[in-house]
Amino acid sequence: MKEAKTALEMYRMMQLIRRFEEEAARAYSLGKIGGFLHLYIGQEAIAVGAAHALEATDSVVTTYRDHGIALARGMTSNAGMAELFGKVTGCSKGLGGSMHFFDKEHRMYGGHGIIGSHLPLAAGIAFASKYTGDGGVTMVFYGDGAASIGATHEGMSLAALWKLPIVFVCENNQYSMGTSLERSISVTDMSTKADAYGMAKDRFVAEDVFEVRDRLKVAIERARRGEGPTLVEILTYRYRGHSMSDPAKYRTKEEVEDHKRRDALNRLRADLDASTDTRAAAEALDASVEAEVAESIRFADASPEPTADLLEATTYVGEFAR
Ligand SMILES: Cc1ncc(C[n+]2csc(CCOP(=O)(O)OP(=O)(O)O)c2C)c(N)n1
Ligand SMILES: [Mg+2]
Repeated sequence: MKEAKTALEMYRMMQLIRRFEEEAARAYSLGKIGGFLHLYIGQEAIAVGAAHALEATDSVVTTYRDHGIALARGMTSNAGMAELFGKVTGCSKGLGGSMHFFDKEHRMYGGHGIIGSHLPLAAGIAFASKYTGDGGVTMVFYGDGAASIGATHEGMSLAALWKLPIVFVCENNQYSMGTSLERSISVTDMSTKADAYGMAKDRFVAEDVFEVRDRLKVAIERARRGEGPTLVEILTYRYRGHSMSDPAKYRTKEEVEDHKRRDALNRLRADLDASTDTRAAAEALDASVEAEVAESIRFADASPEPTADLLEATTYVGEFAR
């Protein structure tokens, strides 16, 4: 198959994200994880395709559905799982939880719970790159539900005006909580929002992780050349409810099954299974993913909780800091 080494790397990461989240869901039901838990299962091809299109010196910002992009950027499963468990060894020292993954080392700047709020923030990071000339590109992910909110447009407006090195990726999974696209927006082609700002645009379905990578690369390189932002709408689907507390009664079983039949992870695995070499390699990767996820659960369980000192130290600065 084409690019067999990359295909295996992508497969491992997509499988890791899925298995990490399946085990997180199990831990949640056992009461080991509190607060919210929004799963990315079904959307993995976007995070992994994006991570393979970006350079290590580029930045990403995303929503509360953030585990996939964090892992794809290089966060360890241990740091991710410990954060979900609210432990001090987590990526945000156990103070952020599922919605607030943050990893400065891998330039993953959150994890944001307020819809649309992070687009102006991402524009600010892109502005810094342009101002300092560091050559970095920022990629910001947002949901279809964020497409109509004010902050989204404030971020896009300035990014387009100043030709900032940024790529806006709308992960259109066709639902905002329990509300379908058709019930929430008059124009369901989200990419047309780019026209209002004179931005380049693209739109496709996330069924092939290589296509995700290659089409995002076009937008990234456009941004890097100083030709301004692109809005890329990627059609996808989440197999689970909006969060763990959502029984997802607003859609039919048939609809979910139909999307699962076109699952990008299964498609990649089928391609790998077509030759005996890559099939054996994929099976070995499955085993290594199982071991990694099991270790992350063990690590998170064994890690200590943050202490009150940490809460104070991360809340107050200057004269209030001890
Ligand atoms: C400003 C604001 N309004 C409402 C909410 C409550 N809320 C949380 S998630 C969500 C739906 C967002 O859907 P979408 O942007 O499509 O992302 P998805 O969950 O599908 O990934 C809403 C309305 C919020 N977090 N912030
Ligand atoms: Mg959505």
